[in-house]
Parts: sequence; C-alpha cells; structure tokens
Amino acid sequence: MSRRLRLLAAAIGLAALVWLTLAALDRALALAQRFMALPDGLRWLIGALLCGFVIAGIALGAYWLRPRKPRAPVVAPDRASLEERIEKLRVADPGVEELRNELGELDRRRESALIYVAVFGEISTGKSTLISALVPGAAPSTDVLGGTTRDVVHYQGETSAGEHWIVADVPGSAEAGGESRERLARGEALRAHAVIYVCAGDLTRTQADELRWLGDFGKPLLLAVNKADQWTDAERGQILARVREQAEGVPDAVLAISAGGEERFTRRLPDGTKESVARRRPADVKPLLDALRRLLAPGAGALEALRENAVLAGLHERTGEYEAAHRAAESERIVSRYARRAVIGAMAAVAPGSDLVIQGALATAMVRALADLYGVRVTDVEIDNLLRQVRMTLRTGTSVVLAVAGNALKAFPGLGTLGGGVLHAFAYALIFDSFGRALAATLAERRSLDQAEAGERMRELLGDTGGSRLRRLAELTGEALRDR
Ligand SMILES: Nc1nc2c(ncn2[C@@H]2O[C@H](COP(=O)(O)OP(=O)(O)OP(=O)(O)O)[C@@H](O)[C@H]2O)c(=O)[nH]1
Ligand SMILES: [Mg+2]
Repeated sequence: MSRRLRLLAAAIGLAALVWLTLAALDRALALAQRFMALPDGLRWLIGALLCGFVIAGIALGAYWLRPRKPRAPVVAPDRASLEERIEKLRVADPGVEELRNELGELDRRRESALIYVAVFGEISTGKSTLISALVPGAAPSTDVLGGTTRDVVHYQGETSAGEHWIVADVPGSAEAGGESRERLARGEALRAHAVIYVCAGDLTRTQADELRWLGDFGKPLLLAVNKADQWTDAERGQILARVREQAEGVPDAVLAISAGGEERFTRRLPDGTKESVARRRPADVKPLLDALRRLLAPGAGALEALRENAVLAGLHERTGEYEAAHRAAESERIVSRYARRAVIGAMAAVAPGSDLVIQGALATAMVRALADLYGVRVTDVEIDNLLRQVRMTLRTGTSVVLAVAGNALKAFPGLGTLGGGVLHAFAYALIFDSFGRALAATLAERRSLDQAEAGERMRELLGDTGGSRLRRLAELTGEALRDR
C-alpha cells in the first residue's frame, strides 16, 4: 500500500473513532438525563444495581489476576524407609538391584562434590548442540533427525570462566516408541543439581507438563528457547513473551538462545556439478551461561538437599512400580493356589448336578491372603458380607458358569477323561479365579474391600470366555485332578 493510501486509511480510522466516542458520549448523557428524571426510589435502586455490577466486575478481575500459589514441591519419603522397602523386594526380585544402584549413585555424586547439570527436552530441540556450546571440546553427535542421542552421556570440561560442571546429554523425550529412553532421560534429570529444559519455540501442552514435572522438584531450572537465530528481533520478543506465559513461572528464567550447530546444503558450482557444504552456525548461549552461573553459585553442597529429594522421589515411584508388579505376580499365585484347592474340594464334596456353593472356608482364607498382600485390614463381618454377595452372584450366574464349563470340556477333551464331576471342578476353578482376580484388582485400585466394585468385576470375569484364560484354567483343573 502506498504511503498516501495508508495516511488516508489512518485518517478515516481516526475519524471513525472520534465519531464513535462522541456518539457514546451523547448516549451516556441522554441516559444520565433520563436517569435524573426518574423518581428518587427508582434512582437509588438502579444506582445500587450499577454499583453491585461494578463491585462484582472488580472482584472477578482481582480473582483472575490474583498471584497464583506456587505448587508445593514434591516431598520424597525418607531414605531409611525406602531402603527397607527395596530390601524387602530384593528377596523376591533380584531385578531391584537397579534401585540400590541408584542409591549408590546418589552417594557417589554427593561425595564427588561436583555439580551436575542435565540438558533435557524433546527430541531435535538442540540439546546435544547446546552441550557442544556449553562444554568446550564436547562433540556429541547431532542430527536433524529426532532420536539421535540414545543414551545418557556426561561431558566434563572447564567453561570459559573456569567452572567444572558435568553436563549430561540425554535422549530426547516424545520420540515415538522411545519410552525406555525417555525414562533414562527423566532419571538423569532427577539426578542433576540443575536442569536446562530446551525447547525450540512455543511450548506444547506435553512440554508444559514436562516442565511442570521438573519444576515440582524445586531444583534450579532454566528454560532455554533454542534456535533463536531463525527469528527476527520482533518475533524473538513475541515468542519469548508467549513462552514465558506458557511456562507459568515454573522455571527460574526463560532465555532465548542459539546453540549453533551445523547446517548442510547443496551448492551448484559454475561447471554444473553439485557440492555438499557444511556450515557452522554461530552459537549465542551467554544469557544461559550467566543464568546458570547465578543459580549454581551456592555450590554442590548447598544444592545437594534438593537433588537428593528429587532422586528419592524418583526412587519412591520406581519402588512403587516394582511393589505393584510383585503384588500382581503374588496375587496370581494366591488365586491359582486357591482355585486348585477349590477343584480338589469340589471333587471330594460336590455331587454332580448339585448347585454351585462357594466353599466358605477356602474363600475366607483367599480373601485374607489377598487383603494381607495388599496391606488392607479386613474384619470378619466384611468378609462375611462379601461372601454373601458372591453367593448371590453365583446363584444368578450358575447357568452361565456351567455353560462356560461345559464348553471348556468340549474344547479341551482331555478334561473329560478325568471322570465324573469334572464339570463342577472346572466351574469352581472358574469361580475362584474370577473371584480372586476381581478382589485383587479391587484391592490394588481402591485399597479397600469395596464389595460393589469386586462384585461387578467378578460378574464380568465369570462371563469372560477368552481362550487363553479358559485354557489356563483347564490346565489348572487337569493338574489338580491328576495330582489329587
Ligand atoms: N537453526 C538452528 N538449528 C539448531 C540450533 N541448535 C540445534 N540446531 C539443529 O537442530 C537439529 C537437532 O539438533 P540436536 O542437537 O541433534 O538435537 P537434540 O535435542 O540433541 O536431538 P535428540 O538427540 O534427537 O533428542 C540439528 O540439525 C541442529 O543443527 C540452533 O541454535 N539454530
Ligand atoms: Mg541429542
């Protein structure tokens, strides 16, 4: 648009604005006049209503603009209780050695008195490139393709100001199929004294979540918005402002940087041939280095408590996962054991053709064993109530159970050769398996003997005719009967 046209457009815009303002003023005066002409009582009423609106508007605005409460930092359980839990698990699962190694690494780093910094973020944001800019001599591989860094690698070198930080390059998060590498990266982020979270533009929701997760540990955290060389000065200001807003005050600082890196392109030579050229982009990480220096100034000793808290919080979570897996395996064993006993009991006591009546003593013992495993205290009354409900479920579900058992006998002809009463024996395997699994799942999830939940799950399992489950129960029934 020419300068003249732009001036004309601006003049028209200004005239329209003046006209609108005058019109609004005129309307306001007319309203005021009408207001003044109203009877006294009505004037007071309208005045009070208007005041109410204004006060409500101010209150709403103040509510929106109120300073947000900082999130409470994650508090890890104490080390002694964690060690105890790990020790208990070790008896059953030698795999938990990795948890003990984590504690060993925690101590090793404390004793070294060195400062660890982790560079963390999504794939291809320029983490490895940033390491080369931060640590002279470090040359981790970088590539436009995401998922270049596959492992945690530490780089130690003297910065221009003489600091001896150890900087960890970690695999990028959010890589399709890269869950195990993301775990490695997260573990290292917890082990570091400070974390640089790298992004390359606006934060996605996943990145904002990841940043909040890091922020919850309360350790020094910087958000580096990389690849700033790709923006104009105006864009840089806008992007930084947006990212600051998206970061919601979680990091200690949000900084625009250019880690540099290498760009490759193909050049056509005068003789028509093509040549591949690699060119280094200049790095500009000074604001980041300055902020890092400021945050790390207290030294490794002063930052150790937060680091230890983060490592123990991570260990608490991993230990919890091992415990859940251990309980799940143990509950399978318990349920199988009782299903086997129920099969044997059925052959001994149940006359073919009679109703299915759950064996009370066995069922009570199974409930106790499972509740014990999940650390849930149960009273005799609770168990009685639960069993009463199970019996009712069975009364209405007998035909379903017997039909499933009948089909299983046809599907696994070997069972039929084990004599009369096998139908009932299999039915009891199915009942105990369904009841046990339903109860174990409820205990794991609710940490209580939730009758309604357990009953619902049991009904679903009784009707579940999934092939592999029936095969397993057929094998269990066969083995129990042969071992009798
Ligand atoms: N324009 C520009 N590109 C950059 C910058 N920093 C890194 N890059 C490029 O971004 C791409 C990815 O860089 P990497 O350092 O491998 O990224 P990464 O985060 O380590 O990636 P993963 O190891 O896959 O997680 C490379 O092509 C780099 O050259 C920068 O400051 N500006
Ligand atoms: Mg990398």
